[in-house]
Amino acid sequence: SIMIIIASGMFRHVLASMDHQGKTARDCIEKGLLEDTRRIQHRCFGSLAEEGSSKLLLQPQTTEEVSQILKYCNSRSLAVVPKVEIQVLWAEVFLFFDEVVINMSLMNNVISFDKVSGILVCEAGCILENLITFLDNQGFIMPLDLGAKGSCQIGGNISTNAGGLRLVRYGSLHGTVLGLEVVLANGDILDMLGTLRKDNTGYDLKHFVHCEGSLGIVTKVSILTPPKLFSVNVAFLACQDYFSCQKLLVEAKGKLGEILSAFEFLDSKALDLVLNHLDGVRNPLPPTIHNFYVLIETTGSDETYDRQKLEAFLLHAMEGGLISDGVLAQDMNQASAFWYLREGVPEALMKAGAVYKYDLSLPVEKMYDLVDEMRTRLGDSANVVGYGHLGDGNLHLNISTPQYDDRTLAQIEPFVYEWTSAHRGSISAEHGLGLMKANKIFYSKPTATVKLMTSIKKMLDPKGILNPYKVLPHSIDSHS
Ligand code: 2HG
Ligand code: ZN
Repeated sequence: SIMIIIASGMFRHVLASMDHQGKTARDCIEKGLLEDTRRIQHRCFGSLAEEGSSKLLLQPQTTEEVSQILKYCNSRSLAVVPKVEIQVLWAEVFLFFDEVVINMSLMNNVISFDKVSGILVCEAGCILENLITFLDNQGFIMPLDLGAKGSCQIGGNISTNAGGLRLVRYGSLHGTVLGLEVVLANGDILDMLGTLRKDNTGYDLKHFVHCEGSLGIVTKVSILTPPKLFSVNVAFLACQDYFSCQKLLVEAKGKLGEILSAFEFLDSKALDLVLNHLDGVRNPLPPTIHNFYVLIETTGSDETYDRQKLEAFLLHAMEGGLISDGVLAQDMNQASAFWYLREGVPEALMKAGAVYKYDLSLPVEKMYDLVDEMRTRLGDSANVVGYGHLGDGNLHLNISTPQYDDRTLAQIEPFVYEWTSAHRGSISAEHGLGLMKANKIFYSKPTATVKLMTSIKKMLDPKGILNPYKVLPHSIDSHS
């Protein structure tokens, strides 16, 4: 069993310092518990580096086992990475040296579901899509949905506070998560798995949501789920300029009100990438050059009323010149095809070559200025693409080039961070800081705040075994 492997003492101290010492792949090989961790070329600390390559993957089946693993690892200063399947592009899944990998996929049970309150209690390794299917049978939905739902686990969604496509309607996971069970670095189990909407007893210890596994490992979660409403409409619209997209958002919030469930945007460069690199996609609009595209989804309980409401809104927007063209999906297949044009952007970018990725929160009215400025900076040397969750003020600025090079990077950074900071934005809206952006935290958080975070980390994980080198900066000295 898992515990025998640990007790066999094949590990030694694997917590290494930041100077790349100790970057040796240890061969802790034991049949059945191993999985080749992919070696991925990725950028770290501004240059190309290779991912660490631990060969040990532990798959606990119970909270008690997670607790025993952490107790053991903590006592021997063994670094652990809770590796859950989330989108491969995101920084926090990377190993740095040869950390022990804890994979939660065997903890994948639904524990309870209350049909009256809509509160679901489940284990952290449940795949998001399986939860969506489970709830569908009960007449409910998950309050979050994202492109990687087929492989990501709810524990990973929670530790990154994943935003996704419906945040504009259902709010952040931080809000819909009602309770957690967490195992701390020393193996202590915190039972905070409440199922109450309201509970003001003591402090709200929800910092485990989006701690990226650096403060504890989430083993169970209770989450508030909304009822499934059957009337869903999706429109794919074209706008001539960014100002129209913004105005359209304001109008949509006011006129569609409670039925608005997504407001996403992509620029024409993003759409071109999807059309050129993904199979089976086509532009539902006539091939006129539009500069921006907006996907609006409504979800409500009355088909006739919702449709009329949406059509009236679209007509009004068309007459007012906010949209220059648009189509309304006639069935679910068409609706998913429209969604794929937006959700397919990251995949198309991966196929196009190297990509520098930024996930920023910015004031909506300023958001696209950054894309324009970046285009001016980089000229023809790169394809600068802007898309994302306009309804949430979240821009995905992605810069595509044939291959990575330090000159391009130097043109992008620190400019992108300084710009974001000057506009009081966030340098990580929904993906987390991970490894690559840990040192950039000061662009979005004052030193005093980072110091408090560091104290919390020290208190909960004094040896620093949990997902090391991520989230928090190497040092706060230069900023104090
Ligand atoms: C999305 O909204 C995801 O499509 C991924 O958050 C964004 O890969 C990205 O930059
Ligand atoms: Zn996103």
